[in-house]
Amino acid sequence: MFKKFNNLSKSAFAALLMLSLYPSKVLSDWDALNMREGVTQVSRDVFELHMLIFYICVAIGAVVFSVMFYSLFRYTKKRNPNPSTFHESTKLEVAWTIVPFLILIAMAVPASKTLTEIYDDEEGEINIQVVGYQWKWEYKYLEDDINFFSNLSTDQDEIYNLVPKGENYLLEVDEPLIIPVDTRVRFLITANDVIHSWWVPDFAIKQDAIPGFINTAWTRAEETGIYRGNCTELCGKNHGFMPVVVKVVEKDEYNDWVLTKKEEAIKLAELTEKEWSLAELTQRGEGVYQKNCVACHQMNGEGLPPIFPALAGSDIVMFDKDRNVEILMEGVQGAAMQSFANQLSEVDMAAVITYTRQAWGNAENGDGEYVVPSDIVEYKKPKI
Ligand code: HEC
Ligand SMILES: [Cu+2]
Repeated sequence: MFKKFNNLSKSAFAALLMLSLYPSKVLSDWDALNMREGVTQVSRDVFELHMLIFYICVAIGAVVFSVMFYSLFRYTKKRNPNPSTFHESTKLEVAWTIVPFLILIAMAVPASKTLTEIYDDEEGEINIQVVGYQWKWEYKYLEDDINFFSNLSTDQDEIYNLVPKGENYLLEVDEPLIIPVDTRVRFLITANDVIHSWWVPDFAIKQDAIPGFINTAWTRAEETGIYRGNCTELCGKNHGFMPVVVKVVEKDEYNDWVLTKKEEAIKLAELTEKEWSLAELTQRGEGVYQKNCVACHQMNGEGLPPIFPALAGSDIVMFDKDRNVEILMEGVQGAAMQSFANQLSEVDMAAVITYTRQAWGNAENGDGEYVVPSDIVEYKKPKI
């Protein structure tokens, strides 16, 4: 009996040993376990504050548990058959009130200092409005009049496990936010539909984006590079599919980028004037559709009824061009179908409507009418 037990305990010991070895391999990568230090003064201050409080907790834990285990060991019935029976000790009570109080003050001082630093909302050298949408981010550079949307760019096939997942799976966008290094940038964060939250761990920024409110955050990135984050407020079906990507570049590069963006705007205006063929529009529209519509209406146009209607075979998309344009321009009140009037250029708007009216047999089964950019320009003109 005894021998059997001994063997059992040996194998249990071996199993425990193996278990304890396994995590040690994981634990050797300490950095991956801890909070990241980030690339700004604020993020480092946050990190240091976190470490300071962590070590205070460790020290308190060590003291409390040593006293506890010592007492458990020292004052067993065997070692201490006659327990002392004192009640109340003023000295002790004063000590255990004052000591934690002092510890709390010691923690509150650096914590308040860091908080004031984080919430300093003085104007930046560059001011960017960040707007959360279901499910993408819009960035408006207030001084330079640049504005664009940043959409998830992960291939749908990766999402549906048809191909292996890439390195930055769900953390990549078609157009990142670009900011210059060593420059104070202030973010004015809000939302268009529901509450989102803009989070860039390397800048220690995590700020709620609330419709009708503007919250601020700021940063001064000290290293160029690409920094990735997420929306961190449950905001609906594609909450996990609206990453934040910030690219910090040298100042010269930033200025060049601003110029390019401005030129692009001029080129786009020219594109609106151009005579578009049906094939050109449809092809462009497919790209616009993939970026802006598949989340709800799906790649095959079947939607996810009953909430997200199918566009394939829709009466509006097949027979009612005017209503079709109106829905895209105005959105549908009270439904997830938002207005795309400010999100898509006239060209992209016409292209995506044309694409949906051509794809999935809609042209063959419907009236085959399509929309050109000048129709959208016309629609936007004030009506008398
Ligand atoms: C966030 C989800 C979402 C996105 C993104 C979205 N839609 Fe919709 N769409 C809806 C919902 C919901 C409706 C139904 C609205 C209603 O209640 O009538 C709808 C309705 C429509 C309709 C009317 C269809 C019908 O038969 O009633 C059209 C056309 C349409 N969407 C086109 C588009 C296009 C084109 C895009 C991309 C530019 C797009 N939608 C992006 C959610 C979305
Ligand atoms: Cu969100």
